[in-house]
Amino acid sequence: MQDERELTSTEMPAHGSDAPRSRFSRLREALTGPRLSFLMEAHNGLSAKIAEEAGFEALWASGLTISASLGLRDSNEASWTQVLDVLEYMADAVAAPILVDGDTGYGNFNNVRRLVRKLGERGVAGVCIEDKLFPKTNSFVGEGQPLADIEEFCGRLRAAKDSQVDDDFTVVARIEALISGRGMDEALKRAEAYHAAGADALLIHSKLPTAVEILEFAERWGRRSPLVIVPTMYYATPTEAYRRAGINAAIWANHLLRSSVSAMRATAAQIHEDEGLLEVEGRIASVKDIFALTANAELEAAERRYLPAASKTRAVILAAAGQVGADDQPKCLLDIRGKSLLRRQIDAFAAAGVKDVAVVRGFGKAAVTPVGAEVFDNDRWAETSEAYSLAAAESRLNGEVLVAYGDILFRNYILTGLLATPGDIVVAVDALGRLDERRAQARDLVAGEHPPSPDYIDEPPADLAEMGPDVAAERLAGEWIGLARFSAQGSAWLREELEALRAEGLIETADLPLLLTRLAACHPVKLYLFSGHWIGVDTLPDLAEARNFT
Ligand code: SPV
Ligand code: MG
Repeated sequence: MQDERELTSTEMPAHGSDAPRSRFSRLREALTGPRLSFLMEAHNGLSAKIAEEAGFEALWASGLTISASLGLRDSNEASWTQVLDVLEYMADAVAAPILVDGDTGYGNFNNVRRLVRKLGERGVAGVCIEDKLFPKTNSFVGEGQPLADIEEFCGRLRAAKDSQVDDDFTVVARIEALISGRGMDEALKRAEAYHAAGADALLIHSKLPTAVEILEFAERWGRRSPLVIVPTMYYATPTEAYRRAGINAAIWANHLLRSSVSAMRATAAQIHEDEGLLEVEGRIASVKDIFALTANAELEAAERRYLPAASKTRAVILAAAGQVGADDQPKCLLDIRGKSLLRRQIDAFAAAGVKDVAVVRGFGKAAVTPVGAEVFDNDRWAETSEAYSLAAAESRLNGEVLVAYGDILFRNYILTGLLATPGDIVVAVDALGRLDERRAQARDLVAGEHPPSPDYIDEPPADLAEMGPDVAAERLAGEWIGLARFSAQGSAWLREELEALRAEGLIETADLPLLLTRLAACHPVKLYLFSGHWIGVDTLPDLAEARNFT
């Protein structure tokens, strides 16, 4: 019922069955089965995980330690719904069943009914309620604490059993007669009454430094119902004595909180004293350990299952070429309304999901240190051309790759369109470039394999025939903007072509239009056509235009 969460390795199969048992039945087994079992205290999700990790089959959600961990006294200062919230974190954190210290039940039978229902609904497998009065006082504070009327307390127990949402929910009745100095006979009388009222187990509590009272009670009770003990004060008693006495479960009631207090005090004092971390670092849990405790690996696996796959496309930006005008700043660092050209490009790639970016530097390279991008250098930038710069980043020309000039600005849709265009090699081409006299002078002009259609929007464009400064007007399809995409196959062809240029002694002088023209001679190079919405920054007027463009 309440056990939908994934079960951990601490889940045990039912007797004679492979089906995992519910937490309710596992707690019932721990508290009422014949073997002595142990419950470890926990007070939040993290301590619950640590207790489970240590191998405890069940946990004790202690009223004392939950209160103390909230900075409160064990006097019902935290409301029961605040405690319930803590319990929910604990139940979410572990598969081990939890017996909650329900104090007095937070009121009368009616409060107990609601408490038990809510506990069951949140996967808490059992509750222990003690025969005292709300607001409770911790058993180790003061003397002669008033006890509840037996009949009234039996009503609380019956109300608890009548409200459980799972048949295996366990109700433990805690007898405080020995604590409050009312003697063994009173304790046994109450045991009898609570057992008859339907308690699944009895918790007999003692604050003596030895187990003498507990062992006498156990002997006189004679195993008529399961017995649970809390050996906080009689801690020196060997556990074997409890086994011999037929005790069913022992609760180590506050030891994770107390040990964490010691550890936190020592760490705080040391760091305060040293004004540094060197002494403590090796002694405390690593951050990695915290990640493991909170199952970060599970989240990473879930991200792989549920998040869209991260783009595997990488980009190589060629930013080796010099300056604009007399400025001694590398061109890629020119400020375009508060952001450098290069930063604008890297951001544009990131916006399209391309986060793996390499930049080839040359002129003024010391200043080119783009955050989030890897850098390669063409130290011979002054006497070499673009193919040589591209070859500097050859190790990145694997898989899907975008290659871009470092001095262009473009609207994001151009990149998105280029990425979406099928083909092993695709070049981004401004179809208006063929109509622009000024541009048609000097740039990377594109010739298609057949004359361009007047209606380039509807007709699939021709493949690239050649690219360069001299293209006959009738073959002119537009102007390459300096942005190309290569598939894994395309980048393999690109590496082959770089190798061929090297072999032919052309690697130092070849520009990208030549490289693309050579590729187009052997492989289809597709055109992605659009109109305008980009700028290449070559001259001072270009720079002014770029600043207006953004
Ligand atoms: C608790 O852990 O809150 C208990 C056990 O009730 S004791 O503090 O021993 O009363
Ligand atoms: Mg308590």
